[in-house]
Amino acid sequence: TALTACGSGGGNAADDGKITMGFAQVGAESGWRTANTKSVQESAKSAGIELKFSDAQQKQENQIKAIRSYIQQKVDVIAFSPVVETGWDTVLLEAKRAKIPVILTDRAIDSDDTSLYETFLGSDFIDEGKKAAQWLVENSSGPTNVVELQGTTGAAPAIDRKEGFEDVIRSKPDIRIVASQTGDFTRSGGKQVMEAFLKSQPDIDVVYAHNDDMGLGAIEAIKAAGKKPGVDIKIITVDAVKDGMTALAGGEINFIVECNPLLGPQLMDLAKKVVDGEEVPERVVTEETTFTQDQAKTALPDRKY
Ligand code: GZL
Repeated sequence: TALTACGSGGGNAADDGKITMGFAQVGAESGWRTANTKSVQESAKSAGIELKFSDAQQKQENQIKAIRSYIQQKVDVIAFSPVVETGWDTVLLEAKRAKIPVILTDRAIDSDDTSLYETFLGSDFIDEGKKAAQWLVENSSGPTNVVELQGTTGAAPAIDRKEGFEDVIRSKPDIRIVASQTGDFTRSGGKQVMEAFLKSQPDIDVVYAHNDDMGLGAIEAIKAAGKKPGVDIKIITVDAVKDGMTALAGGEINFIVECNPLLGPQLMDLAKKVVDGEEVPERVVTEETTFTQDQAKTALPDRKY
């Protein structure tokens, strides 16, 4: 076959000259993640990119193992969503030495060495946290006790959604976070933590869940405690996956900040550019919006995930 430009990547393109991408996914912890995986896999197919895919079950050591295996297999480009922000420099240095470009997608890392990856494609999680708090500032009056269901400890979306939310509620001292704990972005985690909050907190007005899945788990706990979710206790979540939007349209959630999982098409475009040695932006932020209960009713029929 004709030699193809391998660009900066030192990898060997697949036999038929196709680009080979190694993708190390976080896991399958939430509806968002499932939609994100589907988008990556379908986009690779339509872009003619050969995809090697791994699911790390939310464990950093599994993602590191997967990246090392992609380096051994001499893929042309590596893409991954770092489950947590720290602990990546060593393995990314190995990829750099192997001349395999790396693209960060969805979650970011906090390394000082920005030469370890070509670009970051994903949402602005601080902005998402601010949008969630802005709705609460506009839709609450008097003392308001908030319990927070945090995402995975150390993960960029968990750190930043907390920071953005706190930045905005600082302007309204009546709104207080009275309890905050990780539910690890899962439905079961959200339910367990909410059960504990319902026992330990005498007066909960609002749940701020860093993703829909933990919010849906909290709904189960609130109902089991004989209270009406969305009415007795208001719920704000992030993601806007179908199950979350259905609960929002049904009045059990009050507001959802969208986090777009459909990163596949942009990821494949970036991968082709990176492998061909073309310049790419340091950061590509995805488009996303917010939904009230009425907006969810209108949007639900057309939601892709
Ligand atoms: C956000 C993504 C988060 C989602 C969760 O971009 O990393 O991880 O908000 C998912 O649903 O588990």
